[in-house]
Amino acid sequence: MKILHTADWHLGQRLCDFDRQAEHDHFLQWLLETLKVEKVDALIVAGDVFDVHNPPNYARKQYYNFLRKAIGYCNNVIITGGNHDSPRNLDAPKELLEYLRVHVVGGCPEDLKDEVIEVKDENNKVIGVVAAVPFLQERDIRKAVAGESYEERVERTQKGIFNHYHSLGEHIAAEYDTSKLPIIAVGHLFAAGSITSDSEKDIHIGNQGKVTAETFSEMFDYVALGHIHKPQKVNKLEHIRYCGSPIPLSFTEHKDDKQVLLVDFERGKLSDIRILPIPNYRKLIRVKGDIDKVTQRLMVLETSDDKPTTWLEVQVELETFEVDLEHRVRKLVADKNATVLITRTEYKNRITGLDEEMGDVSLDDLKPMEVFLKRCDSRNVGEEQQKELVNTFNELLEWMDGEKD
Ligand SMILES: [Mn+2]
Repeated sequence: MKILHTADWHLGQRLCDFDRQAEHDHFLQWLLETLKVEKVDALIVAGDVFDVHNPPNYARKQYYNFLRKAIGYCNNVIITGGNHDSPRNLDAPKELLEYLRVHVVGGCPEDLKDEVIEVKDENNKVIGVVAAVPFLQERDIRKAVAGESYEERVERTQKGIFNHYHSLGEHIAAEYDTSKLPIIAVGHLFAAGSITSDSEKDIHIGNQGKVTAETFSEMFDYVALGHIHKPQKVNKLEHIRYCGSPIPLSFTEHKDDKQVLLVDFERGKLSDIRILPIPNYRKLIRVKGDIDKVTQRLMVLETSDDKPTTWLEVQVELETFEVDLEHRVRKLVADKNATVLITRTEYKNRITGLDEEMGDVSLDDLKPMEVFLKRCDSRNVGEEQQKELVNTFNELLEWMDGEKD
């Protein structure tokens, strides 16, 4: 059996108010061709299909058009919800898609068994089993307990995720011949030690509810993870992996090699993992330094009119405030096929107050927690008190996230 593991598409995402439609179209077209050539038995999308709960119409179109074509090349498509997806919206066409062998698990189902999906060949024979676990919300994995301490909450969350995977494992072991069939788990979560970029939101009590390799039952031959946008293994284990996002979702990811994973199984066991690099569509470039260095780099920047417009993030270190900086920077690339999406300034040798520090940074560029920490700093909150406040703020963020759906 052969699967293709991808995740974190974030259809409908905008980077500094620029939409990613062309980049996603390019990726989805490439993915269709890959499915056609590689003849995979199952395509697994491990969460964050969409960027927001209510994605724009073009993003929904991209999703359904892709599914419509993908089922022509691949017998089984498995889609799970991520923390960015609305479980309700993703699950809405579930019954209909089921007929087309597109299995959707948008949110945690009432019955755990509904997360178990059989991978079938063209003769309807079961050739593999997938524990398709979506992003698990707090309410799915633990009941709120009044008066519970922060540490207790973290422990119960970790235990809740562990129990979820182990119960599924037990159920699969009771129903299927696990020595002959490959058993795969899907997850959308934060694993301990993962390297993040700027574009993932914190989950499970501000990433404290992190999981380890032990979270997944040993019976899983492969664990297909989503949520972290940089491809990586968990605990250096070959078989527990994040495939990463197909396009860079923030400028921090501009150097990442984007990829999907082709995973092969023989006689029920993992036999090969192949990394397929995704062809880059648009160049994202970060230019950083003092004004001379930035000017120099932008002047020699090579672009081509036949290629999609290059997007730039420019970070300038300054001695003092420059009135016309943004305009000057934009002028440097005026005759090139490039657009400056963000200009940031940094002042050398200066201790800045909160207002000044915030002055050049748009609130949109900061995560809520970063703003909160700046507030704590400006008010000289003590270390112990800050820890408490951060924990409470994390709970609040998570609660707000849960309320959105
Ligand atoms: Mn994501």
